[in-house]
Amino acid sequence: MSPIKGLLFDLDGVLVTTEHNHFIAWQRCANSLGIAFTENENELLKGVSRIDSLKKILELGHKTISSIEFEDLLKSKNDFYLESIQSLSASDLLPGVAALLEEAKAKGILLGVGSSSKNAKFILNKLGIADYFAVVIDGNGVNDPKPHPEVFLNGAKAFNLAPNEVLVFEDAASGIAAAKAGGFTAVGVGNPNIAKQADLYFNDLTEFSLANYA
Ligand code: B16
Ligand code: MG
Repeated sequence: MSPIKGLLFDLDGVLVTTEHNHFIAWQRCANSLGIAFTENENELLKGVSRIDSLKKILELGHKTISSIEFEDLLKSKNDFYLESIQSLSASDLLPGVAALLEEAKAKGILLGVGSSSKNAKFILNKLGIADYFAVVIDGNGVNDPKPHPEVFLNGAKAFNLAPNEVLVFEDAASGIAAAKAGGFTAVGVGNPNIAKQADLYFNDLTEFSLANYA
């Protein structure tokens, strides 16, 4: 592995606990359509864009709805999700995140976010960590969402680094696939379901030691 000069973090489920809020909001949405939705089905949605997530729920329930109903459900899911993260703060950062950001900053390692979420910048500001990141590529800035590698390739390009000089941290199968397709080392975090697909795996970021890579 080349010496690491940049770190790209997924947001929901890697930096912050919001993946659970997405789950609850999608469960409410699925149930309103009469579709059963548990943590198992939610695994298929992690890291997946809002539009593709609703398409997957409809596929699960073998349902077809009008485009107006589709747009209404997207809006009500996001309204409910945003309401549920109103009180989000630095205390919702996942274990090891704050220390790793500080250590990387002190070492001059470039930091970025590569998220499918259109709420990423709002959340980073709420968490008080926005200033750590030289680049934020989110769901507003890509044509092809994860598992396509565009989000991470755009991040590396903005760093002016090659993919093999950047580690990608992910909690979702779609994100691990995106990182690997882009030629990055895919570091799985906090989701045992992706441990085998990832190049490296840690239960949380307290287990990750930057000194081993940079
Ligand atoms: P939004 P990530 C993803 O964020 C979430 O994992 C996924 O559950 C969500 O559907 C997606 O963002 C879109 O989020 O509705 O806020 O635009 O994990 O890629 O940081
Ligand atoms: Mg995620």
